[in-house]
Amino acid sequence: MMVNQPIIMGVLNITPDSFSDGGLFLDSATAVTQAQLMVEEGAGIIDIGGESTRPGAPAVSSEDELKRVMPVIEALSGNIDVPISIDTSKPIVMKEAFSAGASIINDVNALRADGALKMAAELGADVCLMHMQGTPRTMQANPSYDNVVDDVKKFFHERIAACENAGIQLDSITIDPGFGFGKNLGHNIALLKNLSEFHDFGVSILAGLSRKSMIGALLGDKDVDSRLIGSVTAALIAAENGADIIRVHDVAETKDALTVWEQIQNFRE
Ligand code: PT1
Repeated sequence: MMVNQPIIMGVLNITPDSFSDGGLFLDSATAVTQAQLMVEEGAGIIDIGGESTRPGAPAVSSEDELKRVMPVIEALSGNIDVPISIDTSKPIVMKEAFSAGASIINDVNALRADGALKMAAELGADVCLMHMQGTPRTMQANPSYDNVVDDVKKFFHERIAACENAGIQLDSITIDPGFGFGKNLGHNIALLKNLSEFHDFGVSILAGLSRKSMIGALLGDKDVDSRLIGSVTAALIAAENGADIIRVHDVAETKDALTVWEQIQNFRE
């Protein structure tokens, strides 16, 4: 059996406080150039978000989120050959983003907001359901689980059922354990080590580990600018454990690692 390397989702953040790109992509011309570069480097999806969801980040109004993402989606659509995902929890942002050319909803809140399930179904969207305990503002205060893998699986069981009830089919659904979203280091490691268990649902798996504090912590508290090799290593472990999509900032470096991995996997004497 031949294996394929996971699809790389390249992160294009447009938030002025985005945790590792610090407001680099506020201008849509720059954003388009950056997205095109990521596609050349091997990204198969471009993820656009106008609300930072890193630990401690404040909530953003729909108006501000739309002001950030819409010019970029409009500038991008027609200018890149890969699908655009919109990283949002708000139905109005989903709707406007799709009208401008987005085709995937990446929701860190797993379509739990009022009207989000219905909107995703109406749009005929592919959806990524991410697990988060708490909210970005407070989630790292005291994350707690009986058994993190079982608890997150239970959450997906419920959210996948809710999607199916709303008319979203299994083959349109991806699940994501939400590394760093209401999880301590041990929780994050348990989820990565046991990632393949999430295939029990018969849907695709996404892993987002890029530049996160868990990588810094594993490296003796390295800061965000020094997490590249740790992030690529974590991406490779996610691939080994069955991730179908990997969300990253450093596309070219991740692509090389996954390309080597794929060829070794498929080698037969
Ligand atoms: C993710 C993800 C995301 N992560 C999906 N979407 C972020 N599907 C935004 C830290 O611990 O993993 N999956 N959208 C970014 N969020 C974080 C969270 C950034 C935690 C940093 C940390 O440093």
